[in-house]
Amino acid sequence: MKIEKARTVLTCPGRNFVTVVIETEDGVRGVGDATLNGRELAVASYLDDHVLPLLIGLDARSIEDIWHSLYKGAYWRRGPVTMTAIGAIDMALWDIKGKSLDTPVFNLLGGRARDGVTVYGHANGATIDESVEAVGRYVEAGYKAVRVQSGLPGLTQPYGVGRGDLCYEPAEIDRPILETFDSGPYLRGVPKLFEAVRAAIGWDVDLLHDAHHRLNPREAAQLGVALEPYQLFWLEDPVPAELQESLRLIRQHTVTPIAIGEVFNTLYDCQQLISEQLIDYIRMTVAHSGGLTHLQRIAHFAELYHVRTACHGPTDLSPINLAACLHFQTAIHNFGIQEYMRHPELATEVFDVGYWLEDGMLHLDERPGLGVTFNEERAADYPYCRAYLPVARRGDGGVHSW
Ligand code: KDG
Ligand code: MG
Repeated sequence: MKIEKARTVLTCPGRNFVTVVIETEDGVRGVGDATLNGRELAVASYLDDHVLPLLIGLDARSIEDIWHSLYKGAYWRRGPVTMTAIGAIDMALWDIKGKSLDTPVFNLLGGRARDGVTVYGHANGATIDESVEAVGRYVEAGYKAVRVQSGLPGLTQPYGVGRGDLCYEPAEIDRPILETFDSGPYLRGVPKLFEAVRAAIGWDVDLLHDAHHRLNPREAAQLGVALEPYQLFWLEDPVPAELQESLRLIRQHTVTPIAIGEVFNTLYDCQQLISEQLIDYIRMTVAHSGGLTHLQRIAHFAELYHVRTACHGPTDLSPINLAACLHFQTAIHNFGIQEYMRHPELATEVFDVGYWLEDGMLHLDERPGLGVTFNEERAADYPYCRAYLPVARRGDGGVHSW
């Protein structure tokens, strides 16, 4: 089953996506998501100029061998560009394997371990009142878990507050926008937000919050303690996690569950966090973590330490990545939750997906492979546009983590 063709396709149906398409000599086509928000062309070049030519003539069935040849064969290891490129190829090869065996990918990863994949939706608003109303709409729509972000008194540009109703999309065409952040109003406001949400919706729905890498360990511990009365499902990315031992300080002070990992790429980025049980959920996603082959390894390692999976699933990853996450999280034993944001309408013209939302869960049918049909002709109607994530500064003008 030799690989005959491999290419990347860039498209912008509402936002940018990079897709890898691999075809075998017997006509099986697999697709993988290679989107790295704001740095899309770097991954496309890594693939087109350096990696895809190496695939031609290889046996598409040898996924494990191809993975190691790409990871070890480059000499330069790890990092978001490398691991996203490997992730997309790996995804496409699992898609091919499923299609050639006429079975969904989850059957190749161990088979169904649950009926559906519980997701959390994104509620947000410019004020606490608006955010409480937004949570109510998700609850009415049947969601069992909701992430809540909000504008707060004294915090004019909060992270995670959308311009539309249900969508949040931070990337801006042309130039990065500037946001400001100061921890004082944030730390005072977030507990008030969750007090108001619990008062309005009660205790039957799981609530989540993303601090988006903005606090220092002491501030994060303070927030974790202040949120304990509202029993969050998790507090996400309380600190930038390059310094993994800083999580010890947070853990010593609070029992609010912690989720980290959306910017990680390999097992080595989270080994200490997991083995010291400094987190409860690992947020790594298929596309950015070397694909299903490597993420399975991370999940099995995490299972030993009571850490659960919770794949990053924003709209800046394509529906192919979400499908891959669903296959993975349908099959993995230590599943936690899946992030779900609706993709822009236009994206569904380009990516025809086989998953659907029902009772707060995403479900997969028995379509072979990943179950996504990629329409390359429609993709060509929406050319790539350069876009950037925002940059954050403090009130005094100094750069802060966005
Ligand atoms: O591209 C950056 C986004 O994916 C990120 O800001 C979203 O933090 C995020 C989340 O939890 O979805
Ligand atoms: Mg996040």
